[in-house]
Amino acid sequence: MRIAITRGVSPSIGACELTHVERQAIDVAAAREQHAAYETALRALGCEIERLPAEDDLPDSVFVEDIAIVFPELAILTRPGAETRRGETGSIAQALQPYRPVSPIQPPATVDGGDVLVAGKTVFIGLSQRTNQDAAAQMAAILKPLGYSLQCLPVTRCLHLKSAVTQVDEETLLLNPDWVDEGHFSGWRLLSVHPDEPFGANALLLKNKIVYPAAYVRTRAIMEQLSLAVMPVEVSELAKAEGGVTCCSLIVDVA
Ligand code: CIR
Repeated sequence: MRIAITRGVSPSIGACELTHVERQAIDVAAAREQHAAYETALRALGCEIERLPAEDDLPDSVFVEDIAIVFPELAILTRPGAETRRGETGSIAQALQPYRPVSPIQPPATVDGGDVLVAGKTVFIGLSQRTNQDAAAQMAAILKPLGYSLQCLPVTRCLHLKSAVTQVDEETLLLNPDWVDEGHFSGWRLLSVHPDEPFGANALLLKNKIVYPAAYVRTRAIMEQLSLAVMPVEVSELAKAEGGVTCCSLIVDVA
């Protein structure tokens, strides 16, 4: 069984953190509709949705990906880089407890799940405004004994590592080469986003299908030419809060 932990859109999402995008008014009702459609897409791909209640005072709390990194063996509970997001961790720890031992990152380390790309036994960690070297060291101490190898890379031109690169099939990474150096990914087939779609590298791979923002039609065409199966979802309202498709769920496989 595969569970997707999500959380309802906060009524205060308009006060979200923003780093690389201009603030625009967010229509909460529209954001909720899009979020529900996203959940429907995940259900269609075999996930059981476990939706936590919306948090009135935590604007960014719909972006649950940033709060934990889930491995088959355990879950790492993050200490988010933005102070305004630290109140999101308690409820996520509770939601994960039935499924995984939970290892919390300790201060002064900070890390957002959006900076952690797990590709098989390789864990890429983006060092960004949100994620520091201390967190990478704590994650190495947890993960190396489990057989994972870690690779750190700088992220300066976008919010998170996974804004710049995600996995779209067993051997392929989709990336924006302006935001992340291709040299870090030797051995992978690399696919670049269409130059008109710099935000198009964030894709969620589930059951050989790629949940992907409907807006990025040119990059979608590039993927489809290679016979990758794309499931478009409308996430324009959530994108105004600098969120993508990976960030709205935590995927937990349960035996
Ligand atoms: C933030 O700045 O933390 C939120 N407004 C957006 C977080 C998006 N998270 C993600 O892509 N993993």
